[in-house]
Amino acid sequence: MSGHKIATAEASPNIALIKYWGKRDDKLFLPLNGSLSVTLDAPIKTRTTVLFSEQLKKDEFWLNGRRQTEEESADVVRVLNLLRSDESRSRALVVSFNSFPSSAGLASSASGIAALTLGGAHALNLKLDPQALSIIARQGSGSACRSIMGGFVEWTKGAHQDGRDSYAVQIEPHTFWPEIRILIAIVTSQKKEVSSRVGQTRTVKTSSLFLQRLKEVDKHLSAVKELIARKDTENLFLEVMRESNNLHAVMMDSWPPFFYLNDVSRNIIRAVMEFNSGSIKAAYTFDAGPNAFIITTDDCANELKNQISRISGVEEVLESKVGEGPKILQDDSSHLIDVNAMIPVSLSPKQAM
Ligand code: 2P0
Repeated sequence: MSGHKIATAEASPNIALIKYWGKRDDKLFLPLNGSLSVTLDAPIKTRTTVLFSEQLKKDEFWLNGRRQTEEESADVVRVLNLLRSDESRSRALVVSFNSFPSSAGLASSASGIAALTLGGAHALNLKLDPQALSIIARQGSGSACRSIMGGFVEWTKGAHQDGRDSYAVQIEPHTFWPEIRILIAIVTSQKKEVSSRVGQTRTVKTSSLFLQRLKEVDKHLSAVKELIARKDTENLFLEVMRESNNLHAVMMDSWPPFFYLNDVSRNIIRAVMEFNSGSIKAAYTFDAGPNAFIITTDDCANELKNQISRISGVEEVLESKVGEGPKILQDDSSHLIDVNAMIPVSLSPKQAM
């Protein structure tokens, strides 16, 4: 149909081994430190269809079958504005489904914004390289810049004020370490008391422990990179657990303090520590929520999964590998938008994907 530009992309969340927490520029989403993550593999993903049309009156964003409010759409609209050139001010309809339960507390903003960036760029026929895509995704939500790539990914903090050198790069592809498994233990939770955006600002403003973290975090990032290159599981897993502890310590050191870990999270930490008695075979890591991400290897995954599943308050344990990264879906039947009617297709997430 004339005047319509449409594309569908899929991207997966990433889990940080060295965390992004704290911005040096709130508007451009420039971080105070570099971070490093693993992109999850395809069964855990967000599919997003982006349609630009001159017939649309305004931007509209649907997530998991529900039309989002203006406030809930703000990150998406910011990315759309970065993608649209001055001449192409077509409004957009964006329809997104997550393959994982929204209660999973996975970084759906990372996979969603990455899929939007890639799909939007494709729909507009922009020939952007991964670096340029990563810079745009970063301004939707910081950690999204890392979901533009698969495998092991580093987000370099950069030094320029305009953010041109703050983007993600792949340090190893998904094929580098096929034995790695990531267990995701979904823990019963209420809605977050403090959003990660608000939490970061509070930490930067009030935590003196955070200043200490900033002095050391780059050293840990270099160490983690080297341990990945050497596939030194024992020392890598140790670094990962201590980094997670450090992040949650600065949250507690902020004022007023805030907590993402709950009793179930702490019982998971205890279970992983017990599993590791003798030698370190797994690492727990937590983001801005109570769900645990447990990095281990294929030979340990089943036993550990069984043990974690038995912990009271653990709802479900998902299993993932290192993912390949986002992709464009070429088949028109994968679109989540009825192009003629310009409305979301009426499918449940399961049917859609
Ligand atoms: C990370 N997190 O590196 C860290 C670890 C949570 C804890 O990135 O304000 O949603 O949109 O840039 O990316 C979560 O923060 O924050 C996050 P914004 P974002 O994955």
